[in-house]
Amino acid sequence: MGKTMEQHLRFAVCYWHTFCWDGVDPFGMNTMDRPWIGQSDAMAGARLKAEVAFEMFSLLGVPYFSFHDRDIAPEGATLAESNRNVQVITDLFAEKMQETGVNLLWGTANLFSHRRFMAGASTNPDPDVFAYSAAQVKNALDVTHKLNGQNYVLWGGREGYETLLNTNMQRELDQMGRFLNLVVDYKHKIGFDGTILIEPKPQEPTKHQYDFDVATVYGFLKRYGLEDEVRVNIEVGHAVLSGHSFEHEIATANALGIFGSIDANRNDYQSGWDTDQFPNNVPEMSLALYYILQAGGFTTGGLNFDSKLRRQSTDPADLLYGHIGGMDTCARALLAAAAMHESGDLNALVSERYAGWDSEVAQAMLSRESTLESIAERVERENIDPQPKSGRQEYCENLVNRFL
Ligand code: GLO
Ligand code: NI
Ligand code: NI
Ligand code: NI
Repeated sequence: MGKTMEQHLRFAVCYWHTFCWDGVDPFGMNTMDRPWIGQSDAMAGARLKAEVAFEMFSLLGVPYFSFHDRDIAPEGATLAESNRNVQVITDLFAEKMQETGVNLLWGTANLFSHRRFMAGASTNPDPDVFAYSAAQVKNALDVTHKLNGQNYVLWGGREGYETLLNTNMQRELDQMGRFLNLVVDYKHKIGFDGTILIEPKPQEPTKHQYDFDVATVYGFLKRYGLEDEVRVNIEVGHAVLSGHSFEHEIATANALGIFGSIDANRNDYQSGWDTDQFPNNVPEMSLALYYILQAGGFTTGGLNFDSKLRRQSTDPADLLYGHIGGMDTCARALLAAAAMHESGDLNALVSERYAGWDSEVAQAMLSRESTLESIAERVERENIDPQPKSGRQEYCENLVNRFL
């Protein structure tokens, strides 16, 4: 493939699960000591957190990191003050990035934690929330651009509904479409050449999220004229929650031309919510990387560990073990995926299966000159009578096991 393993595996450590989460869940309090959480001087806490974060990036040797605006700096009394806090910490990031060589895979805005977003951000019935969200994203895009981020992500945290009965869906989708157009216009205006990525998720925290899965996002992008501007960031756990496999979501994005990046994690198949475990399923990741390789690998995207510790893993060293285990899983998966890709065995089977389409008459059916009548006429004239041809399904499924 002409690329080294490091060039393929563009790992990123996420700020939120790694440094901001201390074990709280809907039923329990914090279980982990994080000395920068709850400091009376919140900005001092944010600086300490940044020191520890960059030390950890270096220990792990990862090339990238990712963050939300509110992960890195405390919210102020006004948006202007919040923006100044973000500015101070991102200035510190710029120095640290210079020192360590760690780069930004993507930035994003947290438009879901504060109670002002309880009924959504861009889809909110209150236009002031739409405006506030736009202003917050403007600032997050500015700092992502300044830090030379490779991408900018929008995960529709609460862009969805709790009940249809109080929801005007068409209005909310139009608001979301307009919002995304504003973001794309601004990206071009400031000359940010990273990729804008939407991260699909079917549910949680809302009952139904509008960016349900890759196919739904594609329909949305088409509807609002953005299919050439925006791509997707696909998360393992979100794919599973939407009833798909991870590789299905990647293959769908490839087929529609909108594949961008992945949130690499793990969700057990029986859980009904997003568990964000570290990647530990080699076959699942291998199939995903196989389809990524088949489509030419990552361009601006990478493998972001949107992964958190189990809340019983209270030792800070567990954070290192989690990431190292995740990297090992992805490295083993890449070896399997590359072997599958390079052997060409599956591609050969696929070519063989569609070989009938190589002929000129077959191709003509796909051209505009063909009509239902012309095709029907030929079927009659040539007395076409299709006979079953084996898809060799079991053979393929067994073949894959040679690599996994
Ligand atoms: C939640 C999402 C979330 C996003 C993050 C970045 O389920 O996975 O963690 O990845 O907000 O957009
Ligand atoms: Ni998630
Ligand atoms: Ni997640
Ligand atoms: Ni995610």
